[in-house]
Amino acid sequence: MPTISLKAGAMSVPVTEAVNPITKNVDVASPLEIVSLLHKCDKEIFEGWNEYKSLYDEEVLATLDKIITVAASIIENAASGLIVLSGCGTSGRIAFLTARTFNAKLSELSRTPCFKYLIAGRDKALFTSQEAPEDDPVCGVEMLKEITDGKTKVLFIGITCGLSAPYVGGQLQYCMENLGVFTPVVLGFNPTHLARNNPIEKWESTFLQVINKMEEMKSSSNVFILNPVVGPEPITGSSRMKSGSATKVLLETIFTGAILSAKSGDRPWQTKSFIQSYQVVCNNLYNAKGSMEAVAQIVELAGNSLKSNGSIYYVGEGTLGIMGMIDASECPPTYGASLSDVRGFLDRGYKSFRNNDGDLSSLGLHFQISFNDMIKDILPHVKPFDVVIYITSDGNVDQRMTKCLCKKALISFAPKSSTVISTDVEVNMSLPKEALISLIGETAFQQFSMLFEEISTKWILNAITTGTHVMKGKVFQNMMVDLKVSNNKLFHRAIGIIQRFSELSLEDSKDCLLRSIYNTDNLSEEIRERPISCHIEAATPLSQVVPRALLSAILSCSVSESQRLLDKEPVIQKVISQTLSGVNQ
Ligand code: F1P
Repeated sequence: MPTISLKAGAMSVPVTEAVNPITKNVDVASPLEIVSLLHKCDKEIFEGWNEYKSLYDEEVLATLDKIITVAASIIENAASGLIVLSGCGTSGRIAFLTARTFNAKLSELSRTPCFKYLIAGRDKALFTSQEAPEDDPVCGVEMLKEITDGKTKVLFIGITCGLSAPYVGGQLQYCMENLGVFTPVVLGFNPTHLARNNPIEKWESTFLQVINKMEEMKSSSNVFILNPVVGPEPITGSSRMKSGSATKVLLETIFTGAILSAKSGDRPWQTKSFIQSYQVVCNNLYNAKGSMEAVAQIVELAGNSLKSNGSIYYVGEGTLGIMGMIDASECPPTYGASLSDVRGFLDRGYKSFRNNDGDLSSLGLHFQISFNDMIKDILPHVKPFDVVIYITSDGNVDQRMTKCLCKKALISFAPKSSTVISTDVEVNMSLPKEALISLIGETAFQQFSMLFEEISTKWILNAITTGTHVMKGKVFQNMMVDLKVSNNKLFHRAIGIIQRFSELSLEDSKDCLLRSIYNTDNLSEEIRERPISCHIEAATPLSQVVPRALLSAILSCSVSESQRLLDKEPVIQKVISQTLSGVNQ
């Protein structure tokens, strides 16, 4: 099979969109190899990448400390202050989770909760991707104004892993225009010069221009850029993975620090030690004998299930259940999966979820998230090859959820002896307690060990859903080719994929994509000149847009001919590798 190397000029590719050499053959790897390769990539989050600044860079640590001070002062004056975490897709979901966690912590400490989250597309986007609002800076600003109304001091953290989302760009710009109230922070994982520089519809600046303005202002005002580089994603551009994990690490480092600073005026650990504790957890993730093999076995069960049109169900309580829901919600936009392929269920549903808009179950089946919903709608109909994955902190599983005749797997943070159900596969995780206590102390370990269970769960679940979709043939080399062209970033990624494999010019690659979107071999000037948002609107409901464009680019054939090839062989990985090896012979 041909491997395509990065072309000259690749360094103008944002790091978050670059190809990771570790996983370049992940599409032909075994489940065990997949899990091991993904683990290697996760370790890079802490090891840094090339000459870029890492999580441990002095500048990053100093910026974190300054943000911690601002956050602590808001926590102390919560009546007039607010901490807003905002993002699109996974970034918005991590914002939600973090706000939920730290509001609960503040309540436990008898302090006023002062965290709010914003997600493009509002709470529906916590479950299903709502990508059009991600490209809308005006909508971002309106939502920010709405929730900060009446507040006099706001710490705003805009999360966009690719330094690219217009929704967040608009909000950052608004904050910079109102520095009397707002302290803006941008959180992302590219060096600033690789921020997106494409024009944004309905707006006068590009994201790069916003970042440049922040660079200018950061020495004289309370404006912060937090952009360590964690290296390319294991599946190219899939920022839910390493970038999503690094987002969680950084936000939690800031707010654990801020809460303790506000509580006692001092923290018993250095910022660096808190980050190191996640690294220790990552390095030890598969230390327990047989645990990587057990996760690989789950990948195999789940992959076989999806290949037979079965489903994967995550079942969990509290934040571990939410980790399952977040992982499930990412499968449709990342892999073109159906909403029923992977679903997450949470004990007590919306009562435990605690989202801004409350109970959304009336929006449809895929917004029904409680154990009761699963008992009523799913369990009576499970197929023998469906897989239910229980995620538990203490080994306990609601017995009502175990009455199903299908494959079962358990991911537990309790010793094997406390497991109450029998399953086909069991993964017993244990945190490296001694090492963590030596880094952050016993009290903080007791208070925050849940955060380490959550990140461990994220790494494992990301490996499961990535592995299953690789097994399903959705990935070519380490690139998800059949992506949904549903926002500006993905439109440009799609053109990049066509260009990379076909070696056509940028213009010709874009034409190929448009021909596939509009199902025509004769592209009119009128179509070419439509704004990108029109192309996205036309492409969003369609399937196989990029594979169709790619095959017609490689083979110089009509759109209908490439669709015919895809109809014959629906496994994208196979059809592309066959086509490329045919062309190369
Ligand atoms: C936001 C995001 C991703 C999602 C997909 C589309 O990206 O919604 O979370 O997986 O790639 O974009 P970003 O603004 O954090 O780069």
